[in-house]
Amino acid sequence: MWAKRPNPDYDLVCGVAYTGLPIATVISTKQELPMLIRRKESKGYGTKKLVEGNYEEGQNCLMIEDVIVSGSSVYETLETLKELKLKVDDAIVFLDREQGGAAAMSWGSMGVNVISVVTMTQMMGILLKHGCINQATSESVLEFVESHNDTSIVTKEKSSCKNGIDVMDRKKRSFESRTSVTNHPLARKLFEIMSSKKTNLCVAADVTTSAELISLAEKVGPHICLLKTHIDILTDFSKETVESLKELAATHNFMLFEDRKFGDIGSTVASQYSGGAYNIVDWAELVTVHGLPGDGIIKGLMSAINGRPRGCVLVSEMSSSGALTSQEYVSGCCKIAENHTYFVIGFVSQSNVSSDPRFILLTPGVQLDKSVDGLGQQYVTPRAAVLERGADIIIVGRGIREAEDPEAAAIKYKEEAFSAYLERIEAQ
Ligand code: 5IU
Repeated sequence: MWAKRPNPDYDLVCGVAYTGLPIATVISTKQELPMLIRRKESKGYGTKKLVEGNYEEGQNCLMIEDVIVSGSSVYETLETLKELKLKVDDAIVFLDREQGGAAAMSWGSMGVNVISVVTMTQMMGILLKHGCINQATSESVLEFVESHNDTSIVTKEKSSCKNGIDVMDRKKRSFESRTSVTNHPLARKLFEIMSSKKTNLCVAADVTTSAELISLAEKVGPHICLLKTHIDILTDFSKETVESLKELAATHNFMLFEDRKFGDIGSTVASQYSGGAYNIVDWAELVTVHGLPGDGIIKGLMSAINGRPRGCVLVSEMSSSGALTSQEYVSGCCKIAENHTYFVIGFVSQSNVSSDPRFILLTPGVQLDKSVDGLGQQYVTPRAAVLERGADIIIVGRGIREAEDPEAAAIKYKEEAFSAYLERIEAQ
């Protein structure tokens, strides 16, 4: 394991409790490197410290673990070490079970390079070669691993939550307080934007030219948390369009959200996401995804991310009349989200599909003076979306775009939706 380290020098090693500890101990004594021990729970007596050992801020620490599955033990250790202001870039594990943990740890806010001595696939190959297992066993193990992708890391707050649902209920909590419940860097960023700009408005920019898109983004930019695009509606898409959008997003502090509604098998969506005419992964921090194909779609999209912090919103319900999203379908989407919190940050929904405060609910079909559009769209008011349907964010298109003064309309929708949100959290 030591031979596999990516850097020649570390100041410290830290074993991940408990089974990483004996391995870290051997490395520590053999290499004469100081070692830290992170307890699972802080002692209720004595120093009450969570971490034992001598260290100084800024020292470079290598984490050691025997097996990685979801990555949650490595994540907990990482959180603690980072709080102590140690530099942690690498973790060495003996076996990577290839259930998503190692891949998930390597991007976003984690940014940890997980190096394994062997993967489960390699391990099966070795055991097979030496006649220790037969082909059928190898196949069933790999099939199990493949179908049990588990990256639902439990954050500190969630694991220490003692009062159950009361503490957890999404609708009762402020955006600010939910920042600490999620471990997704973009969910955190979105919560921060919503709290600081006091807006839970997303504008749907379904326009046909780049000039209209940029002009709309300029007008509504100061009042939104997200700009939702349908980039394939543009008749004159170019790299410059994207560059201008990115600039506006940085200036006005909003995020770009492509409503692509990916819906194919993993390998196809990976190509649709990265590459093609729009190279969506390059500029859209968030995208919409259908749960229909099952969680292979998430794996496919994640395979195209390449280290960038990216996330998605699952379409669990639609606003259009006669939508086929049954209760069973909604529960299936929730399961996918819970198993992939590294990528899924929430849902497009029409009802309170989840009380989990990590997930952000976005509701389209919002307009103040219309109830239908003649083509299936059904509208509710911003207040009803937030207070009755449980929306965190309202998505408004024509209500703002087609108003005489889109900026004034954006302000109006923003104020209605945000005051409904304040009412919701204060009423609890
Ligand atoms: N949109 C919906 N309903 C849905 C989903 C997405 O309206 O269930 I999922 C999109 C379509 C359009 C925007 O881009 O949200 C709503 O625009 P209007 O406010 O103009 O209806």
